[in-house]
Amino acid sequence: MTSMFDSLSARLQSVFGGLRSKGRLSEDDITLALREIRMALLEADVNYRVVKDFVAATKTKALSAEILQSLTPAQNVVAIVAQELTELLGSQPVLMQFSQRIPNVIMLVGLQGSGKTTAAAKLAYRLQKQKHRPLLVAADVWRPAAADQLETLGKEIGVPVFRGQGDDPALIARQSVQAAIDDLRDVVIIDTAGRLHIDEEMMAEARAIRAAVAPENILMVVDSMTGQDVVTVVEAFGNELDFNGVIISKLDGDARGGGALSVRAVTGKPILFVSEGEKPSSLQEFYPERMAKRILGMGDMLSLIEKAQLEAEEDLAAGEAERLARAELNFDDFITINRQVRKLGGIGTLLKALPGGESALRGAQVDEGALDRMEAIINSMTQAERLKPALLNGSRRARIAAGAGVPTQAVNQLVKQYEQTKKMLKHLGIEAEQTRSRKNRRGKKARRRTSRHPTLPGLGSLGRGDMKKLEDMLANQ
Ligand SMILES: Nc1nc2c(ncn2[C@@H]2O[C@H](COP(=O)(O)OP(=O)(O)OP(=O)(O)O)[C@@H](O)[C@H]2O)c(=O)[nH]1
Ligand SMILES: [Mg+2]
Repeated sequence: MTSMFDSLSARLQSVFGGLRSKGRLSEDDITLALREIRMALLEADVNYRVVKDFVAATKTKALSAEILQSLTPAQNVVAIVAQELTELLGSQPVLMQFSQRIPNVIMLVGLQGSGKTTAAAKLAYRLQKQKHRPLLVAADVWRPAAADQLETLGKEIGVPVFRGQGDDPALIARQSVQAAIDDLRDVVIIDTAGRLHIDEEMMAEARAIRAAVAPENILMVVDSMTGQDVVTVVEAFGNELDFNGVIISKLDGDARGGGALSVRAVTGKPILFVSEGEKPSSLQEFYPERMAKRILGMGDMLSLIEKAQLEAEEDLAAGEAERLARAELNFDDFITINRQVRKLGGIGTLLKALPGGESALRGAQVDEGALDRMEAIINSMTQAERLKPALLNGSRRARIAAGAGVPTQAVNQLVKQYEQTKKMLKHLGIEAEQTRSRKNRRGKKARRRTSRHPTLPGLGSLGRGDMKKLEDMLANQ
């Protein structure tokens, strides 16, 4: 399958190919390579301001980065470009947020022909698959054919289309919300009219719709073929409407893809979805890292680089474990605490032993199986990740989840739990405890990481002796 970024990929790969033949890279080599990357991006019609910033950031990194010895210089440069490209596209995937209100309202805006109507239908298809009950709304009163188009698409996917009466799009939008309530529909997707150019009438109309129905999500549909213009277009929409996310359309086309690459940097708004074809199923959530890899198109080399980065982290972990460990509570501590709790008879027993524990526990469900899952997840982390939880970005979480055989949400939940525990321990004074013992150790050569024991209310610090005390206490319950 040809892809939007084929020619950009080819260009970039030839730049990296040129570097590969070199043993060591001088600053001149890097400057030259970046000049070619700049040309490649401009030819792909990426906005020139975006290109300028991208090249500057990449250069700074390439010249200052910790070079990984296990990689060739060329691979190091590829690694940095991949990273910067991911950042350019938004770093972390962002999901569309819903509110509690029923129905939620999604409003699509964008220039004429950008793909709003088809995107509306694709969104409806997607939401329906996720067990929502969407209602499509034809609020494009300028072209009767537009409503017909939406109706045809709605029929295809089995989602009703609300057309309303009259020629006031704001009124149609308001009526559609009532229609959704009457028909037990929980999401309303409003397709609006496009114009060839941004004009005041178009913006006023969109603002009126917004005022009438207060959408949870206003999404701007941007054709990935949009070139240098993308700045003017999205700035105008942003100023007038304050949309909160972007849908990139026509990513399957054979144009150069500049719009797709520029829009995040230009708007600062996340790309929520990309559309890659005519089929209702062709709308996908957007993953910056995957897209960056696809653009670079060097699957094998990138996995090699990733492996080297992971190994380097593990070396770092071995060498700096103590420093990192002293800096903050990490997952190793988390597991230690977990094991202590378990040894003492599980969460239930422990809570009972705490002052007021009985009443705190009454009616509470204690999920002991959660402890197993938690350990499984932590065991799937690399040493570096355990010691430095801040490393856990989206792709790492996905990898860990796969390793532990749990959904990614479980990993997210654990990280959240970890953050809460950290806060709690801080609150309970473990930080002070650590500082004290650190002072005591000052000057000693052997800086072995001794197990630190958390303080729990009413129990004092869980030092080795205290563990015994606690066990006795529990035995006497
Ligand atoms: N190949 C491809 N075509 C697309 C994609 N999205 C939209 N199109 C096509 O682009 C054309 C315009 O799409 P519409 O959804 O009608 O665009 P619109 O923004 O509603 O246009 P107006 O209502 O005229 O402003 C149609 O022919 C669509 O089939 C896509 O992701 N891939
Ligand atoms: Mg349309």
